[in-house]
Amino acid sequence: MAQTLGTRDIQKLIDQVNRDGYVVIPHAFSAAQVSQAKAELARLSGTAEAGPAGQAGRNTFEGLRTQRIYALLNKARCFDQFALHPAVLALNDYFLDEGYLLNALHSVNIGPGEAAQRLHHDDEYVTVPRPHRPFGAAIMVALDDYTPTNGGTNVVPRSHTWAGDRVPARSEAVAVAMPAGQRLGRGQAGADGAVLPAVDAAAGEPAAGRRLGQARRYAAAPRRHDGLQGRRAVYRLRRRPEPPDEGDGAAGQVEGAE
Ligand SMILES: O=C(O)CCC(=O)C(=O)O
Repeated sequence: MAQTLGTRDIQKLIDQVNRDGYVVIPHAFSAAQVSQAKAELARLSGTAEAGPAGQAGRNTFEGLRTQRIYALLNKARCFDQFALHPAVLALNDYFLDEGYLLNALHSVNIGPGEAAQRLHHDDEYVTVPRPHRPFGAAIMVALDDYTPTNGGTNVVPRSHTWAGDRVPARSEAVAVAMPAGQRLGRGQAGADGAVLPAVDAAAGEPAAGRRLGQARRYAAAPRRHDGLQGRRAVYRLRRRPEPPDEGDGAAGQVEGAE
């Protein structure tokens, strides 16, 4: 079973994000959820549904030895559960505006010999001077172990506090170790790295092995002036009412593109 987090645990995650710019949520998904996602990705791989980067990335940012399958919510319902993880939604509720959007959910399957991705922060398209509050959140789910030698995500801790003219050196980046479900004892599984966009991050360089992960990005909600705040052209997350007790277990549901 995936671990359920209470209010105090969520506060710890928030504190870590405020301090470091990112946090790893341990045991976020069960071994069964991880295997189901991997099986679905294996099924999609090699089919037309895998899309334009399903065989190899189209530039060095996507990764020329990396396979990405985009728009997974349009391809199989088993990916909904990854978008709705209660702790991630709780972090989003804290850091992002009400009505935030899910604007990407895809797999990143990094192959041997891939070059390290350039360090970037995922809201770098926003020109508001840094440091600033986050305009989105980027999440990686480890479907394989994430290690320093198989392309595990690199982050530059506390770079969310830096001024915009400070460029991180590669030596300031650390590889985030995240075990995938099957390797953890007690039938527990999966680690989910919530990487806030204001921190610099990148896929690491795999010296050996292959790394399968699932990435998703939530964007802060753009304001609307027509009274339809929350109506979006992309996926909209709707929360069901939270149970009254401390344990969160808050479920939600994904609505298709509007
Ligand atoms: O795959 C990863 O570890 C990170 C990928 C990433 O940062 C991106 O593609 O924007």
